[in-house]
Parts: sequence; C-alpha cells; structure tokens
Amino acid sequence: IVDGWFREISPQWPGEAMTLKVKKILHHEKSLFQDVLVFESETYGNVLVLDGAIQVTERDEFSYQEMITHLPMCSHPNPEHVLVIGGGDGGVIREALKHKSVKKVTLCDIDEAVIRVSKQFLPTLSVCYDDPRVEVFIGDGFKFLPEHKNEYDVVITDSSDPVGPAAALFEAPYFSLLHDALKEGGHMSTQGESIWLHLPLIQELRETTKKIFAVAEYATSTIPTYPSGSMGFLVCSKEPTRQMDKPLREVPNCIYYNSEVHKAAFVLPEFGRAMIQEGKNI
Ligand code: AAT
Repeated sequence: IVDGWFREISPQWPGEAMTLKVKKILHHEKSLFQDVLVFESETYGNVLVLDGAIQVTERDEFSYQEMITHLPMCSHPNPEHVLVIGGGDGGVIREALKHKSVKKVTLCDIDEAVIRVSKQFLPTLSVCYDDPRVEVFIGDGFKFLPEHKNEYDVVITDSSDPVGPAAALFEAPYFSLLHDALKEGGHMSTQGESIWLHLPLIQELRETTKKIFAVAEYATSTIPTYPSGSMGFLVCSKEPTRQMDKPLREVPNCIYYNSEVHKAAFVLPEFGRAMIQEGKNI
C-alpha cells in the first residue's frame, strides 16, 4: 500500500497492477500459509488479499462465485453432495446451497485464517457457514481427496493462483484424485485464470484434464478486480454424453448468472479458442 492505494503487483501479471483506493485497513496477519490482508476500499467494499493477490471484493465477487458454482451444477442432472476445495471466504458454499437438490456441502480450505477473517469482515460471503448442510475441514485439498473416493456429485476447486499453497491444485496428480473422488457422472470446475494473461497455462490445463475426464471445456466470465478483468474456469465431466454448456435449470437469486450467460460463457474469442482447442498461437 502506497499513499493510500493498494497495488496488486505480481510476476504472474508482469507490467500491470490493479489498484484500489484504501479507506481503512481492517486486518493484517501472517497465517501459517500466507499473508492475509483485509481492507475497506473506497468503491469496492471490503477486500480480501492473500499473498498480495486480490481474492474477493464485496462489489464484484458474485460474478466469480456464481459462475464457478453454477456452470458445473446446472449442467449436472441432480447434484446432491458438493465438495469445495479452497473457497474459505464461503461464497461458493452460498451459491451451491441455492440448488434445491443439494443435501450436503463439504469445504476443505488449507487456511483457517481465511475462514475466520471472512466470517468477521465478509458477512455476505460467509453467510452460510451455520447451515446444517455445511461441513468444514481445515487441510490441504490434495491430501483430503485420496481419503474420499466416489463421494461427490460436484467438486469445485476455488483455489488461489498456482504459486504458494495452491500450486499442486493445477497439476495432473490432483485432477486424477479429483476424478476418483467424484461419483459416476460427476462434474467439476476449477479456477482457470485469464485468457489475456495465462493462455499457455490454460491450454496445458485443458490438455491435462482432457486425458483424465471424458469432457473438459473452458468458460470465461468478466470481473473487474481480477487481473485483466477476465476470469476463466475449466468445467469437466466423467460422463461423455454431458454438455457442459447446456444448463438444465435456472438458479434463483443470481446477480450475474442466468441460462443465457451460462451458454455464452463457453463461446471464446478466436485467439483463445484457437489456443485452447487447437494449441494454435495466432
Ligand atoms: N472465492 C474466491 C477466492 C479465492 S480463495 C482461494 C482459497 O484457496 C484460499 O482461501 C486459500 O486458503 C485456499 N487454498 C490454497 N491452497 C489450498 C490447498 N492446497 N488446499 C485447500 N485450499 C487451498 C480464489 C481467488 C482467485 C484469485 C485470482 N487471481
């Protein structure tokens, strides 16, 4: 923070930095895993920052949380048991519970500090932690999965960027474990970075997941406070007949998501499509 402005400087997006005006620093600590900062911003509400990277702002979080949740869930015929890896702010739990079919949502985040500060400073995200259908584990998602085979209809990996504690969550061994944790016909989605900044990484992610899942597609959303304003998701299925871009139902009380947005999210601009689907750099 310099002169009252927070700047998101990182080698992951060289030469650019999102900048937000700070009204007040609310919390700062070094947890066991990462640097945790919460501040009140001038125009984006409260902001959670981990290791210098913006994770959520109250003003635009709905775009990311709704899309990463409803893309895999609305294309699944009957999601009952959902697992969230990461997502300690609680936003994905809130979205998953909008589906009437859901009986249980399990969350596994590596860092209790994220859950604690979100309950304190991000009440609109953490609203559902007291719901009886919610179960919370503190631990590494990579270690959690092998103990849970064939248990979930949908697994959502709402992880931080692939440096630090989340690095393993972007690699083949993780996706194999995830595949085996899903029931027959299960779906998954995972935080898939930006087509403007990480196209080779995204293409590699799709190649990796295509070998493991019967269906692996990429979708995007817009969000002002993530680097480049664009955020993508890999959305995969174990069942070859599933069409990830075909929503089977509407979701109540959404601000970004609807059925038309769902379908359109899988339509990629040509440079993204060429690279992700054909490995062609244009
Ligand atoms: N809901 C949007 C916010 C996130 S949070 C990512 C979460 O992943 C954090 O709470 C972090 O503690 C958790 N996490 C990181 N590594 C692991 C792991 N190995 N196992 C379980 N949880 C983990 C995503 C922001 C995206 C940022 C884009 N620039």
